[in-house]
Amino acid sequence: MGIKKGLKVLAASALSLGLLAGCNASGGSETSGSGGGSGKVIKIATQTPLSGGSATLGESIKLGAQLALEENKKKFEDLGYKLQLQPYDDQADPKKGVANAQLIGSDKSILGVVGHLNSGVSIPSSEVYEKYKVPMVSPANTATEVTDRGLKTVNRIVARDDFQGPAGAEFAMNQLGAKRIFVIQDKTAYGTGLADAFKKAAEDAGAEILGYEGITVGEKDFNGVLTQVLSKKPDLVFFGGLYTEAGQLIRQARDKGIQIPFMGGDGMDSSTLVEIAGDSVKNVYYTSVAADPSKSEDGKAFSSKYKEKFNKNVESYSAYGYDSMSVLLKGLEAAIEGSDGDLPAREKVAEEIRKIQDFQGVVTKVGFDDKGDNKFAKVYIYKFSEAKYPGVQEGEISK
Ligand code: ABU
Repeated sequence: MGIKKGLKVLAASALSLGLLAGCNASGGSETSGSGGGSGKVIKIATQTPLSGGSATLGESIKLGAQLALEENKKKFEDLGYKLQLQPYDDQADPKKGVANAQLIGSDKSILGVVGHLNSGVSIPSSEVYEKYKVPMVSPANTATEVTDRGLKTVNRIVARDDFQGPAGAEFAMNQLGAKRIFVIQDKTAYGTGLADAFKKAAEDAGAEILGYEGITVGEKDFNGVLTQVLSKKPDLVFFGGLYTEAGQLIRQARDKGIQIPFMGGDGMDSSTLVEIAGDSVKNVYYTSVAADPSKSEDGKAFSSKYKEKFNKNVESYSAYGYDSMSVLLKGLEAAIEGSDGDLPAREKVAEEIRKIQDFQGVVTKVGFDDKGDNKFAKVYIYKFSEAKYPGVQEGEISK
C-alpha cells in the first residue's frame, strides 16, 4: 500500500503543527455458593507479562480486563454462572506463553483469553488455543502474522503493523521532513515487522535508509549502534521495539549528542519509557494503536475508575484490556443463550465473538472481519515535548 493511499488523517489541525503471576489451572466446572455468587464457574484467562521488562503494559492489560470482568459478574450470576479471572504471567517469553496456553487449554472451565501483549508470544501460544478451541482477544498485538494465519479463535481489537508502519512513515516524511533515516529493531516478531513496514513505506516514498540494525531485548548498552548512527548522520532514527530498550536507546543517544528526532511505534507508548529516558524524551514521536482516554468522556470516566480501584494511572493498553474483556464477554453471553444452563462450547463462544460487528467500547468500536481484525481500529500519532506521559496527540488516522 502506498503510504498516502488508504490513510485518512482526521486531526488535520493537530497535524498542521508540523506534525498475577502464573496460576495453576484447575480442571472442570464447579458449582459454588461462596465468593461473590453461585452457579457454574466460567473462567476467563489473561496472558500477559506480569514480570520482567514488559510488565508495565502487561499488568495494565490484566487490570483493565479484571475491571471489565468484575463489572459483569452480576449479569452472569443472574444467568446462572460465576465468572472468575485466571491471570497468567507469560513473562514476554514465547516458551512460557505456550506452556501457560497448554494449562489454559486443559482447564475446561476457561472459555476465553484476553492477551497477549507481545506478538512474538501470541503467535505460538495461539496455535495451542486454536487446538483447544479457546477464543482469544488481543488488546495489543499488532504483528500481521497474528491474524494472517486465519485461525478461528484469534482476534484483536487494535490496528496492524501494515497500517501503523506506513502511517509512521508518512508522518516522518511529510510532517517531519525526514529523508535520510536510520532504522533499528529488536528482532522480535513485533519490532521487525513494524520496522520493515515503516522502512518499505518510507523507501517507496523516496527516503534513503542509511542503516538497518538489530538490537536484543534485554540489552542495555547501545553504544555500538549509536556510533553507527553518528557516522551516518541521518535526520531521523526509527525504532521498532518496546519501551524499556527504547528508553535506554534514546537516553544514550542524547548523551552522545544525537539530538535528531526519534520515532517508534506503540511499543513505546508507556509511562516507563518516560521514566527511563527522562528529559531525553523530548523530540521523540511515536505512532500508537491506542487512543488517549483523556480525549473522550468515556475514556476519562474509565481512567478515574481505574485509578480509584488500583491506585495507578492508566497505561496505553489499560482500556484496551477492558474493551477486549468486554467484547469477549459479549460473545460468551450470546453463546450462553443456547447452552441450556450448561457451559457453552468453546467453539460457540469463538463463533459468537467473531460475529461481533458493532460493539462500542470505552476507547474503540469493535467489528471483526473474517480474519479477526478490527475494522474500526485506528492509528494515533503522539509527540513527547517534555518528560510527561502520555505524549501530546498530533493526529488520528483511520483506514
Ligand atoms: N504492539 C506492541 C506490543 C507488542 C507486540 O505487538 O508485540
